[in-house]
Amino acid sequence: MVKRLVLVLGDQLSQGLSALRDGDRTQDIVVMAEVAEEAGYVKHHPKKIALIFAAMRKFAQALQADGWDVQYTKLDDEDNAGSIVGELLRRAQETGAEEVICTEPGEWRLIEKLKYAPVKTHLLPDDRFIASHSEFEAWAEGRKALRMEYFYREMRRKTGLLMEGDKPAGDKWNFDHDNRKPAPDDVSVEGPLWFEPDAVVEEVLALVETRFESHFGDLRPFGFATTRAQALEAMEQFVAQALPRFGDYQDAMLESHAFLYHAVLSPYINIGLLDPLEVCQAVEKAWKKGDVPINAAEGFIRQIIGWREYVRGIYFLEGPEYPKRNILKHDRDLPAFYWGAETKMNCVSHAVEQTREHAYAHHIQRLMVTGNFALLAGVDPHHVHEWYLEVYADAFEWVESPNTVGMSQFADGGVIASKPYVSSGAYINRMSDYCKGCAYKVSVKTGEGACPFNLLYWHFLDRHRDRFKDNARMGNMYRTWDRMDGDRRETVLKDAESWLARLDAGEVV
Ligand code: FAD
Ligand code: DLZ
Ligand code: SF4
Repeated sequence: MVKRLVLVLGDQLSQGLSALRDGDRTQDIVVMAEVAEEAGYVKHHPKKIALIFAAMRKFAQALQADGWDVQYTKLDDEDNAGSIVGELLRRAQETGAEEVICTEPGEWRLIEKLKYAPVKTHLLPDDRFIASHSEFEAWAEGRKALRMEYFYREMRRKTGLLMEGDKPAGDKWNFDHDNRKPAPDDVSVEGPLWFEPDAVVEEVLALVETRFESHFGDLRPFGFATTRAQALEAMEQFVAQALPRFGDYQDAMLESHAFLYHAVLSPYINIGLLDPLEVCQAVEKAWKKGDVPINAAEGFIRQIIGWREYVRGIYFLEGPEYPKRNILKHDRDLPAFYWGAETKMNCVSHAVEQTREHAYAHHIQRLMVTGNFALLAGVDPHHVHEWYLEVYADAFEWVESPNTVGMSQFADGGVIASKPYVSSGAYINRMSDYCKGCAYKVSVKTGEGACPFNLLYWHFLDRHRDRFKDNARMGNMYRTWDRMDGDRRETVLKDAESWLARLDAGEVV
């Protein structure tokens, strides 16, 4: 039999990975490599690099204990070839292996590199996802609009999660109506479970500290889970403590609570330490036991078997050029305050600060604060995409780009979102406590102290009128704008223009 290399990438740390199932531990060799090319295609947050390297090192140890021959390359190894393909070639030469097997990477860039690698490489389906490419394609075929909600129902039927026969539990597919409560006065959870760095993690932290010091973000304190056992503990803590109120406060934002009732499990699910289905099953079990209300269980399961699967389907359906789309032709540079420069907007400043600290912000912070601002201000969506890919520990292109380019920036022209996610300051004020501590006044619509979200919201609608005026979901917005007195409309647009001019001039705004 031909001797083969089994390539395991940094986000493929799952014992049941298709490439490991296909490999033969009596003769094949597992290749894992920390390489400059993967660590550098964007300037990832140091916590993200540390999470991946530490989890890779421990996964390699677990495979060795399981009887695999693992050839592991550390970033600072002298003969590190610097890229995944380079490492494969080196290992093939060293071992005499003639072929490579690998589970399909989650990014077109790497898929292309492996397809054209000078060593014969077989890509296997990544069946850690619930829907295969062909299932998603079959669902999408012939549909005018690819709405997540209908796809999600298929996934409920396929997995049987929250199903009573062929009916959805509680007689409704979606309990989102109950999930929009504003921020609570007090939060009764401890937050996610963090882990003290052990020797392996400390060694990685020291490496990341010296090699990636110019990257945005705090490396320490570092508390992410780096093994499957730890990730399972984090999952159990979430289910027991935060899940019961996850639904109620899913959209809320509080200055003093970065995590509220969110899971903070996406980094672990995305690198393979947790299986998406097992997380959903744990949630369903808690609901069945009566520990968790249906709006929480359904809301959570929808995020995973609905949104997560759906955005992956869109990424692969739309092809490698998807992250470059810019249908609204936005071209403003990403403002310096996305990298921590001063801004008077408390909501933005807080979301960025939290991102720097934790490599984490929850969905509504990403969508309705940093994403909303970039869209309203007309920032080039490719810059926005690169920012999200860099700064979050859970960011991989297959999941990040549809969320950013599609859902958040509407740069795909509505493949994902039926209307742009834009709001004035009123939404942020309703869902958070940010406005209380802000230099701007959320109630002020024009002139001195007016909240920039208020000004830019109308500016956005006005400048994209031709595209959105006939969108049924935006009729109310345009009717409100049109009912405004002409002088007032002019003042709003003039104030928005002058605010944007001050932003472009580098003033602290
Ligand atoms: P919870 O709120 O507790 O949700 C539970 C789980 O559902 C998450 O762990 C995640 O696995 C899944 N999930 C929830 N929403 C989504 C979604 N829209 N798409 C895919 N999965 C979802 N998620 C990523 O995993 N990686 C990204 O790079 C990423 N980039 C984003 C960029 C933008 C602009 C936006 C608006 C959203 C992005 N998301 C991304 C989706 C979502 O914000 C994160 O999954 C979520 O914040 C992760 O935190 P959590 O585990 O506490 O999630
Ligand atoms: C994100 C990442 C980083 C930072 N470093 C590595 C690495 O050194 N070696 C590796 O195998 N994978 C790494 N990854 C994950 C890959 O970039 C990821 O597999 C692709 O982006 C596809 O999702
Ligand atoms: Fe953000 Fe406006 Fe509220 Fe300030 S007033 S926190 S800028 S929404």
